[in-house]
Amino acid sequence: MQQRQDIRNIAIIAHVDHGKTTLVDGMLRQTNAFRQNQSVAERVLDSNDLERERGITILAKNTSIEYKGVTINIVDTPGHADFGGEVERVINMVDGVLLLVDAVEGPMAQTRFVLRQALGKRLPVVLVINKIDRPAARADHAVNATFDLFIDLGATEEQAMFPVIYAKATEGRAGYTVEDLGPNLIPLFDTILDHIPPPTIGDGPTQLLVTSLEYSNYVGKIAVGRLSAGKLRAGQQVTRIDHHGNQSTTKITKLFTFRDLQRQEQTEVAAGTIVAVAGIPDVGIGDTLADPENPIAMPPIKVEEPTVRMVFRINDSPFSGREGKYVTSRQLRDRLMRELESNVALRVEDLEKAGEFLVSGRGELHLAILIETMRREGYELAVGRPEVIFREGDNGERLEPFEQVYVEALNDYWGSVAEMLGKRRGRMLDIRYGDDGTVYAEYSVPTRGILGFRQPFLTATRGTGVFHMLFDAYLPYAGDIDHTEFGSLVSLETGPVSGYALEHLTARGTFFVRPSIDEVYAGQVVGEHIRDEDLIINVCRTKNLTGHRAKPTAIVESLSPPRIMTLDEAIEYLHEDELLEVTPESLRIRKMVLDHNNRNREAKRVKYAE
Ligand SMILES: Nc1nc2c(ncn2[C@@H]2O[C@H](COP(=O)(O)OP(=O)(O)OP(=O)(O)O)[C@@H](O)[C@H]2O)c(=O)[nH]1
Ligand SMILES: [Mg+2]
Repeated sequence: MQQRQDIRNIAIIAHVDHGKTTLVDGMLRQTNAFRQNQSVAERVLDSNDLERERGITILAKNTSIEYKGVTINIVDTPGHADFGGEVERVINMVDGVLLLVDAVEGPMAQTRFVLRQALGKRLPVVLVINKIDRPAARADHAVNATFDLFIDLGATEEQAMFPVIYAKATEGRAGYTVEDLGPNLIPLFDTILDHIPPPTIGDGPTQLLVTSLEYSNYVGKIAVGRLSAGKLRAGQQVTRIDHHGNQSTTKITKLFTFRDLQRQEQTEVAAGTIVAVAGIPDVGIGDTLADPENPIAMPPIKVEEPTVRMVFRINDSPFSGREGKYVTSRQLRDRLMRELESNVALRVEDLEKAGEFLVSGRGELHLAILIETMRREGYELAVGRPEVIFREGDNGERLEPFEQVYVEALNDYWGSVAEMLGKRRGRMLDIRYGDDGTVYAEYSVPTRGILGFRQPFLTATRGTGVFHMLFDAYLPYAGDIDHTEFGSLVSLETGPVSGYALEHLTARGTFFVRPSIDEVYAGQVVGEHIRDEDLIINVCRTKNLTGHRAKPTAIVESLSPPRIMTLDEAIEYLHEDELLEVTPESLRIRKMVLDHNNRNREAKRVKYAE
């Protein structure tokens, strides 16, 4: 075993929004990663459209900087719980982590998850208390609470002796104490060199565990991972070993390492660093690239199992194919299978009915991001209501996933929040009353109870509440949860929505469709009923043409504005017998069974408007 002093491999991990990507910006900038005068976007690594729009990191990304002659390979990771699979995947590439903690919030739900991953891999930790410029910052408290978390997670004494750096990532400044912040990040860089061990290199034959996949228009699929032993040369043969043990030998066409925001082509790379390899068409995450003379597989990547699933199926609504490029069952299936190559926490099963797939993930957002990505690529599909994945215990008992839920709400709203959680079979674990009238509480809630919780929670707290959840464990079934839901307003006919019709139906509920703009079909959900049953209404009805006709604009103005839902909101809305139709341009909620008579036979609680 040898060490390579010229390299460090680190991952930046934290709860969502604690400033990981912003800190990487500063690290890149201060090591001259950008050309002079090059204008660079904020949070430059959040490079895909959805990441920029939502302001969160979704995919882990590789970059690297040079400091004092040492190459520091950095992996930026997402902090949202639904993308925890990314953290589990990339943590296999590094020798240590920077754990960021917001100086105001302290360690949060996902801090616990990512720290558990790091400690489990016996990785040393540098704690970075970030955002110390925020007015309510309590840096000391954040350090102490993080220390408690280490102990709670069973850290060894050595692991718990972590160095602490204080930072303002937005200003690119760090220091060893809160009072004494340097003008730059040098204290952080020095701490990385001192505390993160250089990579240890095995003496055996060439081995690389594939942890990420990238694509390039020039060279095709690129496998990324840490070269743990041996050397790789461009043009050489390597043996790929998949997780079943199957082997195939191919030639590496190109070899890269990371530098700043680019891949840098290399002719030869020695073990200890993170490399990117092109030329292996079927390569997948978890494969080992090995020496053809002596191919030895590395231990596979383990990620936690999914807890939530949805049915994805072809779009068979009357409007299918109007807006999308890819609409067939075959196209949908191929796309989902392709996703599996890089989305390690996702599972896809074919269902009995052709064109239906069961897609399982780590949460509603995990699945929603996939749906949004697909619609932007030109796919049309329909998805069902998310449901939790049950399991069977050792004695045949029914188990279901539970989440640890962290909520913050003002005292004034606390009563209704506690009542909502109680109804959803939540059990309070801890509660704390802040000086400013905020209540902080921790609950254990069945995942089933927390699906669709965001919207009612925000309504109950007038948009001021905060909640985070973290998968805890599979536990015995908690019992029925009483969902008092409103029914849907269902369109009787196919045709354009008329303002005249909506005006006469306003008392029935809230509409999701716009008069004179939207077209609807029979069986489409056009609004939310004010009662707990469905109601079939005619939203296409126009005034008898022979009568005196009011100006259409006058009617529209008197209507209250329709509720136009985002993808996430529409998914939360779905009832059990409904689907969300997703196309590049539209989101339409519909009844699974569009025909009113057939549907009524199945469900008794449906009425026609008189
Ligand atoms: N006041 C203050 N704000 C900061 C600081 N660092 C980051 N932020 C802000 O915090 C927000 C989140 O920053 P990101 O860098 O996207 O956080 P992240 O940890 O990468 O978030 P995810 O990848 O989605 O988990 C942004 O609005 C930043 O401008 C800081 O030192 N002080
Ligand atoms: Mg980020």
